[in-house]
Amino acid sequence: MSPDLWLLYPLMLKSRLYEEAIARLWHDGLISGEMHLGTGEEAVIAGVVAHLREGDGMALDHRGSAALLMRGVDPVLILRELLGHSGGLCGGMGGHMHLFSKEYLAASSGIVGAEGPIAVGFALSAQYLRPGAIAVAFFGEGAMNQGMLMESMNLASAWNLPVLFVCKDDGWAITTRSEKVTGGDLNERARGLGIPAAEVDGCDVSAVWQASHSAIERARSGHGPTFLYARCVHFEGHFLGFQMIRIVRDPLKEMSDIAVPLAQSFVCPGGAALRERLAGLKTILADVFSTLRDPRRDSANDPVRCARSILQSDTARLQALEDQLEKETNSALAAALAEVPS
Ligand SMILES: Cc1ncc(C[n+]2csc(CCOP(=O)(O)OP(=O)(O)O)c2C)c(N)n1
Repeated sequence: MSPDLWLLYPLMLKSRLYEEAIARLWHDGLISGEMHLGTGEEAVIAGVVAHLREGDGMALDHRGSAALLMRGVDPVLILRELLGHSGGLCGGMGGHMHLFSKEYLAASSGIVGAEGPIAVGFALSAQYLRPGAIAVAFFGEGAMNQGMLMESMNLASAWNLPVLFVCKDDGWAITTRSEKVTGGDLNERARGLGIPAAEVDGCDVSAVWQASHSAIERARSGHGPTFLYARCVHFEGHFLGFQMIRIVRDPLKEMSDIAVPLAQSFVCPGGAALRERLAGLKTILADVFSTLRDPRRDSANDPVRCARSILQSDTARLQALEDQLEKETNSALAAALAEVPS
């Protein structure tokens, strides 16, 4: 079987337009608290979710809206949930990090690594109650350093459970570079637990689709878990309004804003020794300068754009599809806002 980009691209674009609408709501102050989006990881999500069917479970991280949307959850219900509306997907009590859908057997959590036990629970129940059904866990590479995810992967291997563990590696856990806190190779770590590992380009939805097709078929036919590792970028950084992204987008402006407080903190009396201050300053400046070659500056890493460029030869079909998706997003937004008390 081969992937159909005319089915995968709409999933990704729908998610991108939807997240852009969420970002506008957040910037307008209609959504309170932090907002973690998955902008940039659409290919990883779409390439996997496209294989799911009734009875399959999904365990999601703090960037779960896109996967729910692609799975078929009502976009208006998700938006109302993010707006804190009692008519939202979880009665307005969950917010964007604790989204649940009973209908689609999907649960998200803001606890990093919690996708492991949730997916293994789904898979264990599938093994008894819904043979042939599988579970997927989506998580960032930071979660690979969380004990409960390792314990879950171990059990999935020992009990031969039908799980696909999907690691979306953007290289960062908030402001920590993952390479500074991660030992060894993550694929080898999975293999060490007896789980086969496959690595794919997280920008290439067809590659993700192909790799997850084999892994999911393997799980459905009783051959146990697989670890899928995909590198991707998060164009909005850790959350909306993330300062490092502001630096990536406009280094001169952001640097001029932080230069004075940084210089003041360096010369102010009291506090750490000069040597330590110098080391701190060097680290900050190195991180800031590294943003100049940050992969998030490069639109070649945008999975939606990559897929679109392949479909461009059929301009009329592409345009019709994009117009339709834009209309759907706008009407979901209007419906969600219509119900929000002012
Ligand atoms: C158990 C736990 N520890 C710490 C946190 C705080 N925290 C929230 S997101 C995050 C970074 C997660 O990085 P990663 O798993 O790579 O996912 P990403 O945000 O990059 O998608 C951390 C440490 C948390 N929510 N849960």
